[in-house]
This record gives sequence, structure tokens and C-alpha cells, in this order.
Amino acid sequence: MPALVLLGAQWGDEGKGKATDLLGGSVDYVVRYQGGNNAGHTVVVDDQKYALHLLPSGILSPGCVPVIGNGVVVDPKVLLDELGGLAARGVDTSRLLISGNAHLITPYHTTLDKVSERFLGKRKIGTTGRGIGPTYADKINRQGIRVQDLFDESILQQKVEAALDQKNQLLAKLYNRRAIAVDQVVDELLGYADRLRPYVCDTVLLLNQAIDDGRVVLFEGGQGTLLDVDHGTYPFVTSSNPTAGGACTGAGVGPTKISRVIGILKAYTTRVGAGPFPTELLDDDGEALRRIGGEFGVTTGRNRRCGWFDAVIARYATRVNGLTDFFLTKLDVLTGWERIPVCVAYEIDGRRVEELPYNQTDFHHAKPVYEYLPGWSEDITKARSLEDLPANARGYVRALEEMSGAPISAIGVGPGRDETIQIN
Ligand code: 2SA
Ligand code: GDP
Ligand code: MG
Repeated sequence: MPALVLLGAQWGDEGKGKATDLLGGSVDYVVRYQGGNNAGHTVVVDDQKYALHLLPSGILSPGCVPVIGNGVVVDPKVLLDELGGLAARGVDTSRLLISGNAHLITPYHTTLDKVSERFLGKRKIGTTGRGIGPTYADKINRQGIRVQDLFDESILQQKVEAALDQKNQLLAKLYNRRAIAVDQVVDELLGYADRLRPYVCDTVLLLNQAIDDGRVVLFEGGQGTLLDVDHGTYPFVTSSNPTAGGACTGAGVGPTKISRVIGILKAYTTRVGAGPFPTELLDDDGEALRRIGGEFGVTTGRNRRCGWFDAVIARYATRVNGLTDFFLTKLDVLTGWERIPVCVAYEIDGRRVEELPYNQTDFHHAKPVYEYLPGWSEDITKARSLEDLPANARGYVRALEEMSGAPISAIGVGPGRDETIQIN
């Protein structure tokens, strides 16, 4: 099992941080391949809670090397703050490696993210305001600043000048904002250079050599399948590829090297930000899921929108990622419902539709077709094997597995590292 991908099968916040941490003990490298500090991955170790934004969850496993791949966008201030915060809690952060090709989020990207959301008004995406979209836009537009540019002052100066030229005009004319000074940005970025230098290396070479040497490399996705810029609910998506293919481009590893793709699947559904969400609950059940599941943004603190499990989405995630198996998380949150609705198909303009419609308007009109599964009331947080679960909880797991198109290999029954049922 040299290389595997672990990613969100829904709209993010499925519990990827915990799942990665769980595997961390048997993995040599944990690699972030996309996104940036928009992510919020919670890991609970021995009653200590860690909220990671940019650092791979592997940073908490002493035998594991955490890697920030070329596909990630890095806010250097946030990175150094996060490293400092972990070091202050006794975590050894010295093993971190960062790709010199990763792009930098600068203060003007964050400003642009915030002003453009304000400008969109009712049509806003509901971004995290961390500068993610504008940084990826600059990357694709070949106006990005890369980590390696921090180590060449004259290149950095030229690139910041080129990047700010148009942006300052845009800020002034469209958003009525003051121009951002090139020197100020360059000075700030140069101030991070020496502290970041020890971590920067050719991560592509290193990871490929590690895989060839038989080391286990885990690629950890941020956000989720339905937030993918190509395969998600565009335009209500993030600006990167959390899907499995993103691991190849975002880390420089070929698809033939990857033998397992794990989809993290919450036993119900949540979403943060705007966009369609067929099983969303705007009633007491939605409020109860939010309260019991603690569904609040780890990065922004926003309320997460909550709804029932959607098997159409799970099947779609299996398909676009080539999933080999699922980790089902937060089954414990569903304890106490007499019967649990599960969306098995959509009704779109009077038609029953079994698969996710590619057409945006259709998806906006999709109404869930529910089947009702019997619930359970017993506390399941102490269950460590399938047999420990009440029959109805087992039935719920088996039904989800059948509908979703890939086997379930682990079940989360609580946030702690050990609150997990391993199957097989
Ligand atoms: P962005 O900031 O450009 O990536 O926002 C675009 C959309 O992507 C969504 N998005 C997320 N959805 C769920 N979880 C995320 N991480 C945080 C968490 C979210 C938070 O773990 O809770 O704290 O609000 C995440 N990051 C981006 C975002 O909501 C937009 O819909
Ligand atoms: P990520 O972005 O996918 O890493 O997920 P988040 O950390 O944003 O949100 C998942 C939340 O669920 C975190 O607070 C986790 O501690 C918690 N969690 C993970 N797995 C389980 C589980 O099986 N049961 C419960 N109750 N909580 C869980
Ligand atoms: Mg999260």
C-alpha cells in the first residue's frame, strides 16, 4: 500500500482530520495537495483538541513527515502562527516539508477575496475569506508568487509589481479602495523568508523516491468532492481540486502509484457557505443535528447547514474519485431518532433521477426522495466492533454501504482517536 488518498466525499467537514490522524501511526508521509487555510481539520488526542488549518494532520504523529505539496496555497503568516501554536503545546513541528512550487497567499489576495464577496452581495459564494480564490486565479493567470520566490528578492519584487499593477486599478476603479504598495508587500513577504527556508525542498522528488522505496504516503484532501472546482456544485465551490485526481497534480505523483482512495462520509450531510443542498433541514431536526454534531465552522465559526444523508452524492463521490472504500463518521450523532430519512434519489420537475444531474439548474430543482430507516436509542460511543452496535445501527450502516457503491471499512462513533470501529 505505497500511496493512498483520503478525501471528503460530501461538502467537507466529514471528519478527515480524525481519519488521517487515525492512519498516521502506520503512515510515513501525510501530504496536503490542495486548498489552504480555508480548511479546518479537528483532531482529538487524549482529550486535547487541535484545529489544523494549513498543516497536514500527520504533524501530530511523531513518526510521520507532514508535507505541504505544490498544489496548496500557503499564507506564510498563518503557517508560522500555526507552527508556533503547536510548538507551544509541545508538538514537534521540525519534520514539516514545503514545496517550493506552492503558491503564496498575500494580503492582497485576502483583501480581494473579502471585497469581491461583499460586491457580490446576495450572490456571494460564502467563502472563508482566506484569499483562496484570488490566489488560485493568479496561479492560473501566471501572476502568482511561489514559495521559492521568497528567496530571490529581485524576482519577488518584479512578480509583486506585475501582480499588483492590474489589481490596484481594479481595487481603485471597481471597489473604491486604496492602492496596495508594492514595497510593503515585498517587505512583509521577505520577513518570512528565513523562517520558512529550512522547511522548503523538492517535495515531488522526495515523495516519488519515498513511494519507490516502499514508504507509505497518505494524500490528505481538504474540503470535499462537491466543493471541487471541476466536479462540485460550481460556482458554489472552492477554487481547487479536492477530488482524487487533485492528489496527482497537487503533489506530482502519477495515478499508477495510488492504490487506495478512501472517501470520508458523514452519516448525515453538512455544508458551509452558499449553494444547492437537496437534503437541507431548516427545522428542529436540522438544529438538533447541528447541536449534537457540533456543526460549526472550524475556521470561521459559521453555522454549518445540516441535512439527512444523501446517497446520490455518495454514489457520485464513489464514481469521480474511484473510491475503494469509505470511512463512515459521526454515526453516534444519529442516536435517538426513531426513524432516519435517507435520500435515495431526487425528483426533478416530476422525474425520478438516480444519479447527480450534471445540469446546474436541475440540481437546484432537485427534491430528495426519502426512504426511512429504523433508528436506535442506545449509546454507541463505546462500540468497537460491528457486533457492539444495536441491530438498527448496523442496518443503517449496511444500507448506506449498499446505496453508496463502495465498502465501509471504518465507522466513527465519537471524535476521539479510539472512538472508531475498524471493519476487517
Ligand atoms: P473558499 O474560502 O474560497 O475555499 O470558499 C469557497 C467555498 O468552499 C467552502 N469551504 C469549506 N466548506 C467546509 N469546510 C471548510 N473548512 C472550514 C471548516 C469552514 C469554515 O472546517 O469548518 O470554518 O467556515 C471549507 N473551506 C472552504 C466555503 O464554505 C465556500 O462554500
Ligand atoms: P474535516 O474538515 O473533514 O477534518 O472535519 P472537521 O474537523 O471540520 O469537522 C468534523 C468534526 O467532527 C470535528 O469536530 C471532529 O472532532 C468530529 N468528529 C470526527 N469524527 C467523529 C465521529 O465519529 N463522531 C463524532 N461525534 N464526532 C466526530
Ligand atoms: Mg473542516
